[in-house]
Amino acid sequence: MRWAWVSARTVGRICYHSALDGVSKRNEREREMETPSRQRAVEEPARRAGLPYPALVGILGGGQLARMTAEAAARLGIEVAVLEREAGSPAARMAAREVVGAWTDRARLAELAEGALVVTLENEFVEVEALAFLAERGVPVFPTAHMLGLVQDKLEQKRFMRAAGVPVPAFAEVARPEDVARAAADWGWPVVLKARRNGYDGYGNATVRAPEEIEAACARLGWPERALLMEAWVPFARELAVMVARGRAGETVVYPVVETIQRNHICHVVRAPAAVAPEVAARAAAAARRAVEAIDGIGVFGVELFETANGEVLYNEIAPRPHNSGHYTIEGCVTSQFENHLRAVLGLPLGSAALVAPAAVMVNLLGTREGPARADGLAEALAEDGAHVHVYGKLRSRVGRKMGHVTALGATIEEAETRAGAAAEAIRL
Ligand code: AIR
Repeated sequence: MRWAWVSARTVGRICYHSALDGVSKRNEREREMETPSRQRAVEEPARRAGLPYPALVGILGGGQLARMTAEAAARLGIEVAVLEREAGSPAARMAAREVVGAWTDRARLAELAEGALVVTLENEFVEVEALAFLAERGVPVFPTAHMLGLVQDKLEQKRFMRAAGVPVPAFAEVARPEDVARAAADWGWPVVLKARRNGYDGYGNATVRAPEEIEAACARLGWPERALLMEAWVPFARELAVMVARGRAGETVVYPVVETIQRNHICHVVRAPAAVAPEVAARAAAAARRAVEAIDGIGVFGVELFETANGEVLYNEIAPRPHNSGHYTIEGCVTSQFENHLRAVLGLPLGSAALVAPAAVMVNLLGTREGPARADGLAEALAEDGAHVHVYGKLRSRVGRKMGHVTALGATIEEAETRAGAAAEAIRL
């Protein structure tokens, strides 16, 4: 009965036409039900007091994020089933059940969900229809199909956030290349072009600095087959990120605001906490929480933000899953992002997001070569006092591929960064 209701809602929700539509529907609902959390108490199963064992969680995707979720699950005696397109993915090699197939394959999806208490995902490129299919079969799925649909399209996502009162930089649709020059006349150069869908780690972004670069940038991003949006360039002082965990009753836990240092559009270093003024941290935390509440997210979310020179905070984007900027939480916080993700989607109480040391720094280990993976210099890295080395177990290395990371804690950011940096320098993957 309960799930029949959820199923009807899911189907209704994925039929939305625009984010603004979503906002008005949501407001209507909120007026009716007072608060979203009050409403969810009716929709969702009550918070769990215990777990039946063997407890199983299904994960769509088998990369490092699923692998670290599986590690957190193992500590609670929870097993995972993983659906990935190729055999031997990092998470599948630690999973109780490996399912190999497309995320659109209904038989494989059903196999993944068989006996699972809940199904979740670890990358947002999963088709909305896959989540809807599972929900229709009565499997609790978080994030929901509706929410995923909302964030998969970066243009819809930004419209939705702006309507929800989250501060966003100027942005607009690119219907044709001429739109870019027109926007630049208002905003100034450069303008950032982005694919509306399926862009990550800089794939799907282009910075356009002058009118003569527009055509080439549009073509490189795949226009006109691929729809684009554009954003005003934000002359940021820092890039910030905040992890937010939100439970099934709408309760939230906000992690410390961190600074992320990107290299070639890939997260390179994360410093926790960010060395920002307390009011900037408060603004960032509030914007991140508002973003997650606005989309009615359940699970853990990575919210990326810009800090401008005058201390303003602007929303960049949201990831509906554990996030690279939250890897430091494994050793750096009382409860890791991965454990809180599991707790949230399972309906268990959320754990504290407080730092356990004054500072934590994470350095990514990116692939340095093409071919079979091997960890050269691992011994030297492990000899670095206080460096927590993570190798994701990817079988093949590619230049720039995320192969692992190192986290170190310290009395100061400098101390933690020196430790983590030294260990990261020693490893070649
Ligand atoms: N991921 C997903 N979105 C962003 C990131 N970083 C993680 C997920 C996914 C993995 O990266 O865990 O499965 C894919 O990594 P790769 O190296 O195979 O592209």
